[in-house]
Amino acid sequence: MVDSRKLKICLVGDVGVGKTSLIRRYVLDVFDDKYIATIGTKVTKKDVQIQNQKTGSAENVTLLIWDIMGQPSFREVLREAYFYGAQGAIAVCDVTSKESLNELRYWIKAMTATTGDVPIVFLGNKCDLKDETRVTIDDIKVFAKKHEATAMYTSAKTGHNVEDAFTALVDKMLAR
Ligand code: G3D
Ligand code: MG
Repeated sequence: MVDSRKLKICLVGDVGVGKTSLIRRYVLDVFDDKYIATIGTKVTKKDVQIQNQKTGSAENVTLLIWDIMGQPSFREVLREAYFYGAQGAIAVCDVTSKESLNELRYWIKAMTATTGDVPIVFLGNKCDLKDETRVTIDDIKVFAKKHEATAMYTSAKTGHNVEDAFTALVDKMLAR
């Protein structure tokens, strides 16, 4: 059997935006209403079959999804190791916090210093918190546009758009 192609994906964004919850929703299809502290970095594997838009055929790929503990100090010390070899990224903000969107600027900068230009999907997570939403989809699109990236609202809690977000990223990565 041929080894399936491996793709490294990093999640970036501030503490509490929902990175770990998004990965758990995507990989395990569960949501915990408690904070699951990420110790350092954690890699989760998921095998997927994706329609390669370029070749038109189905392709088996193994996603290596890297999760981090998003402390500012982390950015200095471990970021090179974390970002090294990443072929795509999911940039996550919390729609109830404008600040978490602005912070993505620094995360992207730190990442691209190591990875160069890679496909990114920008997510406004926690879209289930409708009354507390402070970040519009257009706010996120302004960020996404600079990187020719896609912007989506997601909810790790309800599962809204979570699968689509990962699929959209993998499509872009395979189209390279
Ligand atoms: P992080 O990995 O980016 O640090 P976590 O974030 O995935 O640990 O999530 C931080 C908090 O946000 C957790 O709640 C988690 O349950 C919550 N959360 C994550 N995604 C969503 C979502 O889509 N909707 C809602 N409503 N909450 C979400 P606590 O209360 O433990 O801080
Ligand atoms: Mg986490």
